[in-house]
Amino acid sequence: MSTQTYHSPAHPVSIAQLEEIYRSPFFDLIQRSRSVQLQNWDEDNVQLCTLLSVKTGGCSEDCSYCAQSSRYNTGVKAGKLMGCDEILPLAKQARESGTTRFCMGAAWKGVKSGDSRFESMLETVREVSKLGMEVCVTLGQLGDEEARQLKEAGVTAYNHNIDTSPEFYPQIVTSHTFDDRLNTISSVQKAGMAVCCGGIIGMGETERDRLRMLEVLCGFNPPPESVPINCLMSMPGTPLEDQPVVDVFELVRLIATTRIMLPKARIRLSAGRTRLTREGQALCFFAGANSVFYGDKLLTAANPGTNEDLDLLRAIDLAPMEQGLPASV
Ligand code: SAM
Ligand code: DTB
Ligand code: SF4
Repeated sequence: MSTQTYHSPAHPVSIAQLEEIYRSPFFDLIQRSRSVQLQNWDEDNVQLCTLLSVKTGGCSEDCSYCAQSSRYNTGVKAGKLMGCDEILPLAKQARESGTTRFCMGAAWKGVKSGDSRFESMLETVREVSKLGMEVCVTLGQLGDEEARQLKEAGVTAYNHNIDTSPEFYPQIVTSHTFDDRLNTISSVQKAGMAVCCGGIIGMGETERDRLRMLEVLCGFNPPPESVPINCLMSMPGTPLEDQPVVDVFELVRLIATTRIMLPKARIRLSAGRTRLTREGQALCFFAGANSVFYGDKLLTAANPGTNEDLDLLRAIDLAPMEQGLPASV
């Protein structure tokens, strides 16, 4: 693992402990995670988050799962950074649709203070943050100063995933390191923004890699506020285009283990829902997932339609989280 020392584990766990939980009999596991869920959260509450790709494609990085990397021929065209005037109406629309978190994502390596694109993002954040939703951005690598400025502009949470285990990471990305990811997360924590950090399963990693990823997340101090669990959307043209679909029971086991180990984190059932059945998703909610991305599109990949999602929540008596910022934000 990383040699960094900034995170004295808040909640140290061993792989052996995680394996024991993850491998426990399926119904015991989800019953246990359900009871942790009920002790910590309203039983029927699901947060809807809206994603907007504010700068799509043409990314310098070589993340092998990503359709937006310029290294692969994926058919995703490189776009320019959207301005505040374009983004603000979409943020307002998102709020009208009932979402409580607006997440803006950019396809580039990272941001630097003083750069005109970063200044433009700060202006956007200042405006969007007046709308009364949680404001999340995912802008890649940053340092202490950039994090401070984002926090000051009104960002409530920064999404930066570790994506997999430290050991498997170099097989997935070579243009930056796992430690680069941890350094960014450290800056976000120092600035006082909530950390949204999770990963992807289905990239060819082992069960141990998935649990090592969780072990690292459990070591964050403070623990992550939210944990997105993405199932790989295998994107044509990327090195991972032929990866098979994730087994739903493996996904549910990982969600349940995450719920048990990080009881207060919002677990976001993220990419890959178009490849899950309604019953599969219901099982994920039972096991501890309590948030989804809401809207027909993720960044470039498909997501279930909004009506489909509302129907599903209604059918299983779950309710979208109500608008109005929680006191903690
Ligand atoms: N460029 C920034 C970064 O890499 O942090 C922000 C955007 S990036 C697309 C955000 C996250 O989306 C990645 O860390 C990864 O977890 C997820 N992601 C990207 N492509 C995906 C795919 N094809 N399937 C599942 N998750 C994906
Ligand atoms: C996260 O963990 N998943 C979202 C969000 N954070 C930015 C992104 C999913 C991207 C799926 C692939 C695509 O749309 O290209
Ligand atoms: Fe770029 Fe982010 Fe995609 Fe990696 S995951 S290629 S950094 S947009």
